[in-house]
Amino acid sequence: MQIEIVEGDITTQDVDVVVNAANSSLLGGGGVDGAIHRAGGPEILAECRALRAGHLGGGLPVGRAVATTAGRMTARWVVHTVGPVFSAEEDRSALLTACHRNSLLAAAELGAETVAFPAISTGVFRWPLDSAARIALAAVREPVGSVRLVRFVLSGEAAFRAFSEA
Ligand code: AR6
Repeated sequence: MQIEIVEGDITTQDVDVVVNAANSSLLGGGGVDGAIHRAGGPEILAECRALRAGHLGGGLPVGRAVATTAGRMTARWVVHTVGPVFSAEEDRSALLTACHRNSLLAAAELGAETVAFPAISTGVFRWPLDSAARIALAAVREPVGSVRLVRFVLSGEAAFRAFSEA
């Protein structure tokens, strides 16, 4: 697996799949989720609503991943995943690993070769950057199907530094 670390906006990446740090409702939110829906347009929300009306009636569980169109973005698909909320009392790192692995599996099912990830759970869900970076990088090291490139697209210098050091 080729792994790249860049600082920038994930919504403008020229990749097959953009991974979204969503919530279980799949109906949008703030942070990178809001940015992806704004950039991709209403087609993404329409597909998310259809998923909720179908087999994801109870929402997308933490750690799982599901694909939709990327709408107007350059990418072909968005893979939505739900990161765990950070807890100081409980070790939820297996769920953060699962987000990354299941996102890669969903991308491989589509035949994707290039996948961009944000720093899942490090915003609203408060996961410390250094820890999240180590978990994310370990999770994507093994090849998965057609995927040959993973690019972490980080917002801000602190996130870029944490991933670079990890
Ligand atoms: N490109 C790349 N990274 C970004 C962008 C962008 N355009 N915008 C924000 N980030 P967050 P979470 C970074 O809060 O912690 C939402 O409301 C941001 O700086 O988006 O997994 C969802 O609906 C941070 O480093 O996701 C959920 O309810 C990282 O993306 C909840 O937030 C993740 O921050 C998910 O929380």
